[in-house]
Amino acid sequence: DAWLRYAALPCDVQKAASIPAGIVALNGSETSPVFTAGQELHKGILGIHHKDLVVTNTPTNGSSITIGTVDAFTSTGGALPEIDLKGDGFWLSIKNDSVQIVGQNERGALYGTFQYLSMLAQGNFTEVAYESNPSAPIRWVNQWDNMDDTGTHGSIERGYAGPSIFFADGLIVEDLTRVSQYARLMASIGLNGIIVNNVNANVNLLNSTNMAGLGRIADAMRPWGVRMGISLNFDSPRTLGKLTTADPLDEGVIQWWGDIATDLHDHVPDFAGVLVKANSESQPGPLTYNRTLADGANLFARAIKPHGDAIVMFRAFVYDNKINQTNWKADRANAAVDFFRDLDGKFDDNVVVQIKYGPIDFQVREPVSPLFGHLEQTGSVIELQVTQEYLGQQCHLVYLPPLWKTILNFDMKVDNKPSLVRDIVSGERFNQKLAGYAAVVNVGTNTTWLGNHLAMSNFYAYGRLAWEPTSDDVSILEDWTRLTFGSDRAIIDTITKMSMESWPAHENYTGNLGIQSLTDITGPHYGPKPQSQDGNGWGQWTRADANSIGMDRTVWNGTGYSGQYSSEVAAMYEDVETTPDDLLLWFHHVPYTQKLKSGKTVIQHFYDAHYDGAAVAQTFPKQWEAVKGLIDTERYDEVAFRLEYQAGHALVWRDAINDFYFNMSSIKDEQDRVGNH
Ligand code: GCW
Repeated sequence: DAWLRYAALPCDVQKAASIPAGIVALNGSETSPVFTAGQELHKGILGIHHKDLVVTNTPTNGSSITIGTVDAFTSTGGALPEIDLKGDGFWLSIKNDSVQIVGQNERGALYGTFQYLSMLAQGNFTEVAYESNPSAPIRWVNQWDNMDDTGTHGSIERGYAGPSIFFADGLIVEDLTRVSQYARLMASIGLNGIIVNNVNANVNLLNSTNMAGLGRIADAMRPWGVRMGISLNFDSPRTLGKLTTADPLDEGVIQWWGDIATDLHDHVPDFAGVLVKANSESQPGPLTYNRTLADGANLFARAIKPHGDAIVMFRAFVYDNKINQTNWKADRANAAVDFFRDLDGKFDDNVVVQIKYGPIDFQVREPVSPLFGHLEQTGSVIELQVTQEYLGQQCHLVYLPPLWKTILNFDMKVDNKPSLVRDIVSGERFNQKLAGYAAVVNVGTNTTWLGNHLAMSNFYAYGRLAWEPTSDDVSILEDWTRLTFGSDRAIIDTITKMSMESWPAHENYTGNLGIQSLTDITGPHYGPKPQSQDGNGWGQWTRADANSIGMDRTVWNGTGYSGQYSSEVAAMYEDVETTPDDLLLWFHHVPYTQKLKSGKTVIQHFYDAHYDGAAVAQTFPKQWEAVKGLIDTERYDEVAFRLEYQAGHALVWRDAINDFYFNMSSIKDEQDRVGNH
């Protein structure tokens, strides 16, 4: 149940609350999110207040909670004030024994219901009357679940919580209970779409047995207002269809995808759309056939167009993973803008471009992807990662909203106008109808969903931020904590303090000053391995040698990357003096003895930061002890185990990285700790 436990409130709190006498869920059909909302409310109030309310679909004048769409509400005599609801938005009014939850659509009514339940579960009985609209229309999750071959059991790329809840043995699983529970969690935080299979897509998903299976997945999620889409493999016409080409302009290929789209629509009438990774990491794509990336995206856009409002999410993660480090100007970070800049305006209107938050790959610190500043006639979707691929893989506590908010609040200053990333991905800045959020979540069959109870705050916060990116990261965390572990102040304070310390600590003991996550980048992306960054074609280079370190991404002397930003931002990054310390080595190649704004040298900062970060992680097990006895032993012990592990692993990180740079630079630690242990 994650944060939807509906644990009973203490008796005195229950007594003080006035809960209406019944539930009226208008819009009756059993697959309707409004029907679901009625059932969920019944369940929640039973758990929280031990009250067994009757659910009907007939309006009453008596004390009740009424849930419905604007249309259903007003046509049955309900009156609303002047409100301006956008797609999926809701009106929530709580007054004495009368509660009204009115959605712009059925999904909105369900979201409003979850909002009301969240208040009840936190013992918040304030009277309110307000409207709430999502910041952006697209609020999706991406699962990287593989369609493995027969005999394997649903592996997940970069998944750290057991096998897939969707797939096993190359098929869609029979029992989809967990799938509908997942949709319930998504709905409770306002998420409205999902891509169920890995972007490194297996063509077998499109065979006839699996098409029917996809229909079943969509059926399981529909009552929760979650629409399903899939990742496509660009080469499918060749590999599955036995055509001789996958050229996006070939008539046979166009026909083939058209047939697939029809088939998909037959099984999933409210199909959400397709996610496409093409010409990335040596995979095929339109460039293979000398066509543009826009030709590739539009191929799918036209195939699905006749069947409703499905969309194409075309990933901007297009780059060559075999670049040559001996070329000082080679830079993987340049790739997205180089590939997409001239395509703005060439995509069909049902295409959006999905852009990872930084130009490389979900590192502990990256500058904002400059591509967000280049697509003015195309919707942008930001790709975040809840699954902690580079950030400790859920074995480490790293609360991510502070990182995400740093990105979302960044001002790209396009055309010298305020251009916050969050206003670009809401569609507002460039007037785009389609825009929004996608996060790689990768839940698995582990009963905790993500393998670690505390990692769930990231999933919860993702939905909350996609709905309202200006929400405060601490208050989101407090809501999550109360819903998950209860309202004791000691629990809230402990989890808040540890969580808010966790990203800075992780940055400090893994990779600071913008050097990136110094992990094993050619392997599992886990644990320290700074020597893996350089000397290969992946382009996550540090260019560290005996005297100096960092990527020169300036225009005047480096890869030119800083010139991909608007003039004001570019000028800031171009100059070593105005580049913030936390991105110094991302943008500049400097001697280890270079002074930072703090007055420390780069190398001494490295040493100190690794000690500081590890020291913070060392306090986590002790901090956690404050909640002993306040939560159940099972969850207490499971979290304690992970935190103990993190504290130890942080030391491994600290020493591995510090030793590595000490050996490389031969510069002694002023405090004489490095190399001596
Ligand atoms: O960096 C890579 C990850 C891959 C992932 C890829 C992507 C799904 O290591 O595991 O593939 O990014 O985002 O496409």
